[in-house]
Amino acid sequence: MTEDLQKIAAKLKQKNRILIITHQNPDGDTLGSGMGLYYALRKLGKRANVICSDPFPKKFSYLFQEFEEDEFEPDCIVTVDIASPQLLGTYLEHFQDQIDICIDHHRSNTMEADAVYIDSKAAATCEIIYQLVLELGAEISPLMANCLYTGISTDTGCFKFSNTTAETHRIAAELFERGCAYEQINRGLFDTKSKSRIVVEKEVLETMEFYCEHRVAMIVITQEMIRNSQIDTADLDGVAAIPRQIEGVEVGVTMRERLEGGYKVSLRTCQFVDAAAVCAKLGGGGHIRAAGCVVDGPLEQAKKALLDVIVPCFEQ
Ligand SMILES: [Mn+2]
Repeated sequence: MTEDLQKIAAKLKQKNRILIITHQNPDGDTLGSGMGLYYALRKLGKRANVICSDPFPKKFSYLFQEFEEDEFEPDCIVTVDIASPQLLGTYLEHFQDQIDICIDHHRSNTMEADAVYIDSKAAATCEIIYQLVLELGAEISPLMANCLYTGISTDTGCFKFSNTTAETHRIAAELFERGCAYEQINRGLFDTKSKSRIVVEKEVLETMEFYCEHRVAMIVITQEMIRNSQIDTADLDGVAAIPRQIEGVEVGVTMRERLEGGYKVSLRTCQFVDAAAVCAKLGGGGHIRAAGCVVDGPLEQAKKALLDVIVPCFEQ
């Protein structure tokens, strides 16, 4: 495994204009990975750029402190934390066949690239990027430590999810020693909510429904709620955690209405339902305790499609 990463590091060292692509609806892991790698490459004297088909969310602006956008014809294109081509968003058509290196931790990865490096044991792509940066021989600055720590902290729910490993903590400890601002980062990401977020949460709770003797809880976020509250959609991160927080709930379902129609579904499970397997039946994927898919509307039809695959999980 390390050997492959060495090859990727060797490949990157030979390149000079590296374009890093992060996934649509960017989260802390894709941005932390992208920016961590960006700063490492810049330290090695290379030109680099980080792009995303959606705007970079404000709450992650501290990752971009020393980012200088650069436009060039890339000699190497890297995707970070992108599990499937669809997550390239509007870049899909332009970049799909041009990816040189794919670095990810999703077991269900379906990307095509010259070099694909997947470590599904890594809690976050940032864990892999940490190893890669060491291979590249770039010194880890406090800003880089902040980037890598952000991805690890967000993808592990602040070191609480089952994907958290001893290695996760070892890497986090290394990042502590490089000066990462863990207190501010975690307070900003986990203990701070905007007013509009609270307004949306209040409305979302009104939509909650239970199925399978209260072992399945479902909430809906509509475009109307998003419009009325004027919430920055990145601010909706973590709403999907709400249904699973309820005592006795095994499957938490969050349905978010999409602008283009249909619903983006986030599934969170507690103990025995394989979220990735359920979502795979609807064309999606992800991890065993957290996965996603898209279902067509209208709402009642979307709910039915979901329940048709969820309910059988409770009938064995
Ligand atoms: Mn990730």
